[in-house]
Amino acid sequence: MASRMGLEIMYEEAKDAIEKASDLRELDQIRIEYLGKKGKITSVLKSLGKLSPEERKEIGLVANKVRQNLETDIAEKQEELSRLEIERRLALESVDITLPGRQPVFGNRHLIAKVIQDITNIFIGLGYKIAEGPEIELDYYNFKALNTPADHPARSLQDTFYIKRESIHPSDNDILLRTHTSPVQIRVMKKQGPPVYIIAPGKAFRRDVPDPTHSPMFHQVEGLAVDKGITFGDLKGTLEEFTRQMFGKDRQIRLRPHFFPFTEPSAEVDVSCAVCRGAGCRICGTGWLEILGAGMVDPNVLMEVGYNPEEVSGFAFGMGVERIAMLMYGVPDIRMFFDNDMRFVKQF
Ligand code: 2NL
Repeated sequence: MASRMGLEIMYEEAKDAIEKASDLRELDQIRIEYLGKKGKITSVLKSLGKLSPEERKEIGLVANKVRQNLETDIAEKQEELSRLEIERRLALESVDITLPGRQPVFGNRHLIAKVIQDITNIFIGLGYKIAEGPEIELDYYNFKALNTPADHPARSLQDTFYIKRESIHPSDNDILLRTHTSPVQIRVMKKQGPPVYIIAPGKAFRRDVPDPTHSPMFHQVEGLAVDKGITFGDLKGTLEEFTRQMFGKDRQIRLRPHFFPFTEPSAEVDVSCAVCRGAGCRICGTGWLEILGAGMVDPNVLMEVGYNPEEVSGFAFGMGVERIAMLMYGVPDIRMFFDNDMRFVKQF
């Protein structure tokens, strides 16, 4: 049985342990050791009944005092340790708000996407709507509806990617990768009557061996206007406005007679060179840079989509996006657009 002396030694031991406790867990272990259900002080208090009334009074008084003191000591130490713990974490987790932020990596659009957007935005401003369609097309929409005869070289296996469908369909040659975005416009005209003012941007495919000016996949923007009384003058005025917004106010255009199966008459369109303004120099050679092909929609095409060429007329044009991007940004080789060399891609 504990004596007053024993309790005092017990208290000194406990006080010492509390003093040395280095964290809250250790402190709690000490609390349990002395004040827990089976703790050293608790046991003394529980066994008081076995003592004589005088002893009970004396030991009870001392044991209760020790319990009270220990509770106070532990509470004080707990507070101290909690404060230290908070200080330790604050030191660890503190943020230096004067440090510069981490620079996020900004991507940029591909130059071809940018040029497509610049071209289409100009025509949006002129009241045109954007039209899209499949890249895998039927021969009908890509060639036949565009007045292109069966023996036209563009329709040969040499020039166009055909998709073979072994014995699924009577003809093996009626599915292909579109060679221009014109079929998009045929689809729109077949779906709705005139007036039509649309722009068709997108990918086109031709069986070319890659070289500085050819790629088997490239991008096109075609435009189409069909309405009552559309004239060649409207075509020329529209292209002039486009050219000046795209290349600059001081640029001129020049139309040279040409042939396309789907337009009559047809023309190739040049823009005056920015350097020599049409005089001829090292950059352009002749003073003029070819930018697109255009013409009045052939009456056969209008009839094919169910329009009456006696009531409406239209003009159409098509431009190669890579060609225009090469002219505007001085890119010497079309293959650079598709090499995915980041040193090139990140420049624009
Ligand atoms: C070029 C020439 C051209 C067209 C495309 C067209 C479309 C329809 C009807 C008539 Cl639906 N024509 N498109 C007309 C003339 C020229 O493109 O050199 N493109 C790169």
